[in-house]
Amino acid sequence: MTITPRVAAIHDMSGFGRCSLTVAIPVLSAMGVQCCPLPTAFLSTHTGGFQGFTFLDMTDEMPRVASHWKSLDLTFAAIYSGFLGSERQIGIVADFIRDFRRPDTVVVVDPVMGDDGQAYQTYTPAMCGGMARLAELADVITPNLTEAAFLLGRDYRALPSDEAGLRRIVEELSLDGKRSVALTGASLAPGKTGAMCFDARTGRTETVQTDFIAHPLHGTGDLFASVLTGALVKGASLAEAAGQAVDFIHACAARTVAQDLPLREGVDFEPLLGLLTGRGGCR
Ligand code: PXL
Repeated sequence: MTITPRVAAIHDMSGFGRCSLTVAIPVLSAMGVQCCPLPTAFLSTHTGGFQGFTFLDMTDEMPRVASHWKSLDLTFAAIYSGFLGSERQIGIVADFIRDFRRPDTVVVVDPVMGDDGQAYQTYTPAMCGGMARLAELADVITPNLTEAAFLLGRDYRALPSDEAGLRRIVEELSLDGKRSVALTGASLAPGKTGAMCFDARTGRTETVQTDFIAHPLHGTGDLFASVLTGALVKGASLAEAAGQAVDFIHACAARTVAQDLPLREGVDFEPLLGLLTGRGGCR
């Protein structure tokens, strides 16, 4: 019997705009990983670049789903959380992690809060503070530079951008080496971008880089954390998983930009999902 690894994915479902669950489900499926969605909210679109989006808060439903899953004795190779819909969800997700974590479970918290130095529209300062507490339960966190600044209580504009400075940020984010960190948007040279990874299992910091595509693309953080989670549950090291994620995003982003597609509709990744199935192989 070959057991397909199973991931509990705690994110919003945005009907249009390619982010969160509409990224995590296809990506994990393509990687041969079963995705079990625990939606935090249902939105008509994501909150960046669209006006008048609807927002259905799923907070009350989440503990009900968790208790039903518990009654079924479901187990997960990974618990992967992202965009949350309310401050109360911080405690609900923390309880979920405590209830479902087993010795071999990977807990990935993507501390989704903002980008370009700004919090997303629906995120309050209290939610950002709560996200930092939630992230303390993670084995791996995947912040972008904005989220790193929020987690560390620093001014985004004053963050260092040189390699030594980024290493210090990643080390600080690791909470004295207790959790792994994949910091996205880390650039070690002009025209390059990628992720700087501190692996708590080895104590090593490694950086993966690709060519920078100078367009504001939506959902790249969700693509990154989804590919990373899929690769981790399939046994990749943190740096290997980050490399696969960075390469996949680069391929998809290049395609999106080359085709002149509307950027707020997210990264046009569906035609390239074959790269993740193991047949195409990204890296
Ligand atoms: O990609 C992060 C994200 C997730 N979910 C929703 C968002 C965003 C970013 O804008 O609006 C609803």
